[in-house]
Amino acid sequence: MTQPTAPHIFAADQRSRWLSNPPGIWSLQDADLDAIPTMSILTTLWDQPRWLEAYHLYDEHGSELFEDICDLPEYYLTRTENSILEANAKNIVAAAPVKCIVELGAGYSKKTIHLLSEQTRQRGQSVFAPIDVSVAGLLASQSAVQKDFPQLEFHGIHARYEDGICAIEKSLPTLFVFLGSTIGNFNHTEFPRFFRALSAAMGPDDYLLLGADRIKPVKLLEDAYNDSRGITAEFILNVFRNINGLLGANFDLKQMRYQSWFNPEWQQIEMYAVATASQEIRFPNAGAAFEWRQNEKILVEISRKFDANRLQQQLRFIGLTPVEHFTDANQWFSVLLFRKEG
Ligand code: AVI
Repeated sequence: MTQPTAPHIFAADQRSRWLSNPPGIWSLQDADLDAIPTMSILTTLWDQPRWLEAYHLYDEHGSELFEDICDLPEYYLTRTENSILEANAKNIVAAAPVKCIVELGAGYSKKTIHLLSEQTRQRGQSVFAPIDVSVAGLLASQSAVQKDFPQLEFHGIHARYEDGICAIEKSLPTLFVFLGSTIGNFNHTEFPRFFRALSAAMGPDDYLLLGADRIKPVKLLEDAYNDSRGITAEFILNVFRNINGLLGANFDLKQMRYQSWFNPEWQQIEMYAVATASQEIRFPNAGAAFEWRQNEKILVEISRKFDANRLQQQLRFIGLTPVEHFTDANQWFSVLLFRKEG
């Protein structure tokens, strides 16, 4: 069977690099997505303090646990953002006149459904292209979208965000959608690097819709990341099961506990694994080991909380002009629309 040519959503000089397999899901020919996790895990675990990049949390079990978190009574983020999108999809789509929606980190595209349904109502035939490192997530999104929105042309992009956004054709008016306050999981180095890359990849008729969790009373924040059923703890510690599988390491989940708190100076929730006994952690595949001492913490994830006005000002410096600010009655969460400066 001959390979279909990559569609017009990809920049002309990029098209030959993308292969469709399975149908409708595009992967970079030369990307070695497997080599990167090993390098990332080893370098950050040897850092001081030891830490991990958040994307390692999302193996198959981690992704399921995250779906469970989204339904927890304490985890207000998902339902609050969903209610904002549901109430404002019409205005959002009207304010961003595009023919293509690119979603970063699609997952199951549940909240994006509100935007897609308005997009097809207001503009008819359009393109929807989620970017995700999980083929399973892209396939789930593909089947949901194709069933409910036959007017949408679906192109799942199996790639890291940086690779995916750089491949999109700049002259095609596009709305980039980045929901769930995933920007909160970027640290202070990753955050500006990501937005500079995104802004540089955007064309003059492009928009960005960004979901950001806001600063609020500490008790509400801390409860959202320390739920009574212990699902968040399971989600965070599951990363070590994933690392054991990827690198042949010997992390023992029975010799660690979960701890989290809000750091007021950095305005972020910090989620740690704490060793309950000293242990030697071995990485036989890499010929490396370290001593994880009793009570030593590994920072598994941060979740930054934002001041919406300050965030708008910050992104203005990167060439993204604020267009509209949508929020909920409690002002717990913000959905911000930006336009790329021409
Ligand atoms: C995906 N991300 C925005 C979640 C958050 O709220 O920072 C991840 C999460 N970690 C623990 N609970 C939820």
